[in-house]
Amino acid sequence: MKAIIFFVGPAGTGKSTLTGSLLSYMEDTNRNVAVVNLDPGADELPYEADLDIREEITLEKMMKEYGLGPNGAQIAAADAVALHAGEIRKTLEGMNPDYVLVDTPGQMELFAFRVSGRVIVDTVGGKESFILFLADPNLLRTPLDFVSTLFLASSVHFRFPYPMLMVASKADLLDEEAEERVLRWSSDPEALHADLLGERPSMAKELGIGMLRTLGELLLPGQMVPVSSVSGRGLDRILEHVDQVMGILD
Ligand SMILES: Nc1nc2c(ncn2[C@@H]2O[C@H](COP(=O)(O)OP(=O)(O)O)[C@@H](O)[C@H]2O)c(=O)[nH]1
Ligand SMILES: [Mg+2]
Repeated sequence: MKAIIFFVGPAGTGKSTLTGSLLSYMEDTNRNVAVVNLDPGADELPYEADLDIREEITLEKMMKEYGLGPNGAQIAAADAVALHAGEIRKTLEGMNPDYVLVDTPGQMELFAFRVSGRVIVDTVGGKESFILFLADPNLLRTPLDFVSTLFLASSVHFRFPYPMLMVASKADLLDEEAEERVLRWSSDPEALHADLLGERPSMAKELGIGMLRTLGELLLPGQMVPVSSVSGRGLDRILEHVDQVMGILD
């Protein structure tokens, strides 16, 4: 296995959809790829998983077995996934694909901000782990929102200290001007800083300036890649990036 790509991002940013569209793209370009669903709460998935955690863990089972409500079941189920991490890794090693796509729980905090998430990435992905961070397009439109997205991405990076790429998800929803700003801000911290200074005075602005200073070179520069599962745009660039960073040569 050469790259194990974890799709991470806030609820509804398109993780499952992108897992499916990247899978189709990789199959069409003859890559050896396997796909894993680690979301026990997924209802329907837009791809056929080679390994699906729902065969072991479901929210209904958690609710019944432990007398939990829907929220408690989500948390317990997300943690229970970690108990299967070693087994998942072994099964993947048996299949030995070049790439593995790993779809993660809808609610990002159940994965990125719990101890179990870290155990899962370390065990299932190990040193082949790669984090694909999906940014919500609606939180990329203003300098303040953009900084908050960078902050979120950097806290995910802090939780999962592996190579990471930020993508602007659902880029088909961004008009040309908004996309141009995303590209500029993500590749030029000075430009983002200047636009932030132009915002009207507020506590958020002061915090944003401080955050940007703190983030420094942590994530920037490094252009965010606009991606759309609707148009298929950017899928090639994700793979180019993964291949380059993970040292995969064909
Ligand atoms: N316009 C647009 N909608 C998308 C795209 N990707 C996903 N969606 C929609 O966003 C919603 C949430 O997607 P989903 O993959 O379930 O998000 P997840 O919770 O992160 O797994 C669904 O209604 C998708 O159809 C995209 O590239 N463009
Ligand atoms: Mg999902």
